[in-house]
Amino acid sequence: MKKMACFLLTLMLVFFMMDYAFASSELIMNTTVQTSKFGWGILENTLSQSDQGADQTCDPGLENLRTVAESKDVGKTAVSVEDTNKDGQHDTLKIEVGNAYPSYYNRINIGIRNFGEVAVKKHKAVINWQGKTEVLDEGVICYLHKNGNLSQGTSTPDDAVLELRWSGSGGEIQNPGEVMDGVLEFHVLQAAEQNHSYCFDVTLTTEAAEVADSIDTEEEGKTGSKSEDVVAGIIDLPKTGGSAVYYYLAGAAMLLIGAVVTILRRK
Ligand SMILES: [Ca+2]
Ligand SMILES: [Ca+2]
Repeated sequence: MKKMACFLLTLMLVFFMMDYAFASSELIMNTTVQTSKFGWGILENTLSQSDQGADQTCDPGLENLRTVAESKDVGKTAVSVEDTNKDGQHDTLKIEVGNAYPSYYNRINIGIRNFGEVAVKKHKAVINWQGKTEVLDEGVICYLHKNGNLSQGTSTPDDAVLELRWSGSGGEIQNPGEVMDGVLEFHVLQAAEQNHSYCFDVTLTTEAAEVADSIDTEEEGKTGSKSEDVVAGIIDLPKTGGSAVYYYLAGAAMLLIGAVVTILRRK
């Protein structure tokens, strides 16, 4: 009985080692995707704006765009890009509307490139206005209120000083090398002050499509609905997890030693 207990103990240790190998190789796979293959952000030389001197205006709702009468040039927009998450690629538009007055309109155009080796999900644009942030629904107008609040909708709130709209090109996935266009339009509203400066940021974020897929597969695996994907994932693991193979070897060696010890003791 003691020999059998010893063998079972060895078996349990082997399974524990195998289980640890799976867990660690999955961890390595996700970290690799995030660090070495991921690269995405704003292409700096694509940054442009429609205010090239003569001011433009529009009706509420960013409609009926036109040049201001007599081509007056009062308002101006300073726009720059920054790397907010410090990953080496620009991801934030910093905008300062200078000498702003009610009715001033401008439009910022950028190219967003996938510099990395893995596909990424469609980006999200997040506005930062006086310390408050909100994800911008694409194509929907966002109102920047005087008191620092943000709201999205169709009718102009009385205390909104700016309205803006973010739109981007492309589908749900952005493949390596692909460039998508992003457009940010804004319009100074009647509640705004004359000759005032208004500052806000828009930060673009995304994540690797493969990481999201592996999480989906894991969740589907638990419910048993997509077993072939789980099997494919397990077969792939030793290729991505560098140290996983040592745990498999150690597990196999322990199994062999356990078997030999048990046989020798029987003799
Ligand atoms: Ca101007
Ligand atoms: Ca960045």
